[in-house]
Amino acid sequence: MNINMNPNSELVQSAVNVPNLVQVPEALINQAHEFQMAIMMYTCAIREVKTKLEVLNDELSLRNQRNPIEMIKSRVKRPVSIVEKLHRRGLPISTESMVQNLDDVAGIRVICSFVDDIYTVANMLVSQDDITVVTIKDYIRNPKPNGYRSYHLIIEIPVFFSETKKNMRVEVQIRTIAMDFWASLDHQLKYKKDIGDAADRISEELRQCADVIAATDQRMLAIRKDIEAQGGTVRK
Ligand code: 0O2
Repeated sequence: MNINMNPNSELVQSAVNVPNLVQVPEALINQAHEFQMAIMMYTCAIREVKTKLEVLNDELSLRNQRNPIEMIKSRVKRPVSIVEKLHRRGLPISTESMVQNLDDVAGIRVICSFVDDIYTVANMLVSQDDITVVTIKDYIRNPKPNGYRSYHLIIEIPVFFSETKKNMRVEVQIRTIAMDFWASLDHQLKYKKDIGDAADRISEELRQCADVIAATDQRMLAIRKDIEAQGGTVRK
C-alpha cells in the first residue's frame, strides 16, 4: 500500500512499455490504482453516513413537524491536502499512511437549525449499533480560543464491498447555520495573511463576532422553545 513519491525510486525503473507513448512505470500504475480504490471506499463511507443522517432527518421532521437538519455537505479530502497534512506531520506520503493516520479524508458537514438539534442528531447517529465512535470534540461547550464553534465526531462505519468489509473512518462536523456562517468566513479570511500588526485586532474582532453569533443562536433556541410552550409548532 505504499506510494513512493521519490522520483529516484527504483519503482520508476520497472516501466511498462507502451509503443510510441510515454513509459509508465508499472509500480506507479499499481500505486495510483491503490489510491483510487481507497478514495472510492471513502466516497462510499460518506454515502452510508449521509443516508443515515437523511433517514434521521426524515423521521424527526415527521415527528416534530420541522427539519432538524438544514443541509448536508460532504467532501473527500483533495490529494494535495492529504499530501500536505502528511508532510506537515512528518509522516510517510503513501496510501497506507493516509489510511492509518488521517481521520478526515472523508468529511461530512451537517448544518442544523438550532443548537439542541446538533446534540439530538449526534446522539441518534452514534447510538446506531454499526457505528463506533473514535473521538468527540465539543467545540460548542468548549469553543476554540479564536471563537470557533462546532461539534466534531470521528466515527468508524463498516462498508461492504464485493469481497471485503472495511471499517472506514469519517469525520462529521455538526453545527448551526450561524456557526457555519462564521466558520466559512473565518476560513476565507485565513488566506488574507499579510496584515501585519492588525492581526491581533482582527482576531479579537472575529472572536467577538463568534460570541455575538453564539448568543443569537441561544436566543433563537429560546424563541423556538417559547413558541412550543405556547402550544405552537415551528413549521418546516
Ligand atoms: P479542512 O479543509 O476543513 O479539512 P486535524 O488537523 O483535523 O487532524 P485537529 O485540528 O485537532 O486535528 O482537528 P479539529 O480541531 O477537529 O479540526 C479539524 C477541522 O475543523 C478543520 O479541518 C476545519 O474544517 C475545522 N476547524 C477547526 N478549527 C477551525 C477554525 O478555527 N476555523 C475554521 N473555519 N475551521 C476550523 P482542516 O483539516 O483544518 O481543514
